[in-house]
Amino acid sequence: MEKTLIILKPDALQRGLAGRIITRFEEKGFQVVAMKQMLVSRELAEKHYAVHREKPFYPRLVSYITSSPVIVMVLQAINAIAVSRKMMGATFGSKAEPGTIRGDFGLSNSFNLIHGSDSPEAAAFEIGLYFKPDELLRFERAGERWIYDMSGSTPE
Ligand code: D4T
Repeated sequence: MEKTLIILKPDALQRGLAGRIITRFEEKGFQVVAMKQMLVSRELAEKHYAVHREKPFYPRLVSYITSSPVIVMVLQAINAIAVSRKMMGATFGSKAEPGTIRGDFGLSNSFNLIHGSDSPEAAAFEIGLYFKPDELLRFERAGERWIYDMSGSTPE
């Protein structure tokens, strides 16, 4: 099982889309192991987006993510990172395929509704930025055995 950090960005909350986006992940079978609403501080945004510090869009990216509350979540699934990024679609709504989150809900080439970790290393770093270890709650779900084939030694 893999974990990923997902952020529902300010435009997702301001546009009342958070519930619908969370529902997509729930319906797919992801387990939500942590979730909270928060205002991202400039200091936290600068840590998160340090890899983009030299990019021309960096100042706008930091002011966007700090502009209004976000919902941060840790989602768990087999191949959580690749599957969630496929569900999110291309970086901006104007290019993202219909059927993806960004493709269905957005048009902007700056506001893009959602962030998802893009590698296991990024996921570990980002989860550590937003959550303390004891905020991650992995619990047994009643329907788990109908999401994964549990007949072998590992879920398939
Ligand atoms: P994230 O990382 O938020 O899941 O988005 P992507 O993986 O799809 O996009 P990215 O890393 O290339 O960019 C990170 C972040 O920067 C914003 N951005 C990006 C922007 O505002 N203008 C730009 O031209 C680019 C390339 C959007 C996502």
